[in-house]
Amino acid sequence: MWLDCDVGHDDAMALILAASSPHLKLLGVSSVYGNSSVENTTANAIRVIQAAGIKGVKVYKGAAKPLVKNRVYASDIHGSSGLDGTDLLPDPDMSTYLAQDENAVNAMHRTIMASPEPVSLAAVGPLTNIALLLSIYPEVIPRIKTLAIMGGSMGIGNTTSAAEFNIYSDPEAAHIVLHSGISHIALVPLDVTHTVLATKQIIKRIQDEVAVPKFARLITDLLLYFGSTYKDVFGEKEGAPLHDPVAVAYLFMRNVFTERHIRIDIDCNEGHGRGRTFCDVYKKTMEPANCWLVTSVELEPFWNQMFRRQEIANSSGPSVASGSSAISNPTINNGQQIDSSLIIGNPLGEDGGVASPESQGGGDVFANVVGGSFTEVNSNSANKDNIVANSHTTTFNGDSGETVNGDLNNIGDSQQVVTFRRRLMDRRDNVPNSGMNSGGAAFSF
Ligand SMILES: [Ca+2]
Repeated sequence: MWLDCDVGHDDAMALILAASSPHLKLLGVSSVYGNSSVENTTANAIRVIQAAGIKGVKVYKGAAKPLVKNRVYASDIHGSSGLDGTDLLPDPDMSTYLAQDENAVNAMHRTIMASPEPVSLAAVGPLTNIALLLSIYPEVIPRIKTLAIMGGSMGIGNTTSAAEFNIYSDPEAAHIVLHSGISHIALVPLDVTHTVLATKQIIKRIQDEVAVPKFARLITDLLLYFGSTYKDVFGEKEGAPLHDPVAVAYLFMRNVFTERHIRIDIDCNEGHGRGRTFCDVYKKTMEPANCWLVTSVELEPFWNQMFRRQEIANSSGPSVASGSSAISNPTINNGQQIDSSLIIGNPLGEDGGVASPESQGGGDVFANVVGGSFTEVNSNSANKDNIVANSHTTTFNGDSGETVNGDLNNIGDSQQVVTFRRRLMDRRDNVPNSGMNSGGAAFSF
């Protein structure tokens, strides 16, 4: 997938979710003006990538202004930088993470056309980059699998009484996108994202469950700042709505969303209605449907995904070493020990790393690892001992149908015991017919 964003507090969470989900492969990130200037949103995307330890992803700078009208920023919500509220974000390393000689539109075109499979996009800022992409390179349209947009509203707006911020920022771009002929466009409107609130209970859960305190503080700093401005501007007391990750989640857990395939048009006129999304739920226009309008999301599965991704993302968080001594995404062989402070990224590969102890000799596969995520653990050999010996702040995320066997007796870090057990137990509890020898996922300790 590709993420087009105007980072942004909620964009930051969307970026972490997109980069960390084992169900998605993040091919690239493009920036667009919106919550702040494109210079700021570009730098913010890079700062989040660094803080979350995301590797192998470049940021491509996109549009600085809308197609037709003047731009608006959301500094009342996101602060003057677009990502105010914490002192834990690193300075942006532009030379490493910013694509120097390719802009957002060209990069999206190149990536989509080069992909052997159709590519999904999540657009969580003004739609200017996407409209330009579809206008300049219409050949990408049949190669886009799903475009999930955070934007619009069935009811009230948050920028004018009628319009939501992303659509209001560039209604003409939104019009181009919605009428482009992409076979699957989904719109996640305010009405839905306003149900996804970062409440005190959610923030407490992050503080309790995210193992690296510094990363937990970074996340909660951002959410608390976002919540305080929402309270000031909108009187929302329960917490800030986490708009953007909901659109990313749609791409890999559509089963927890309800939606309707309907006609949606954009008000591009001057006046009070500019930027409004006309959602023709009752088919009054008789025009063909062009969009899946999301009408609700199940909160518990969504938050569980967010927590898991934050746990994984934190694994090589802000304090991890970088530079020539860092070891990116190593494969750790039997008995091998790597200085944990040097590991960056997923020690078993970025995209669904697989550890097969039987093929590597069995036992002690994860000895002394700190950080990283394992999306699959195969240990079906006779030697199932010591799989996670002395590993800590390492997360194990098994998909359903997988067998995870391990002797936890040799784990040296009590915190990791809790994390490892909880994650597997949680996973087991969420898989129908799970348990040893009963189909689905089987876990043994
Ligand atoms: Ca955004």
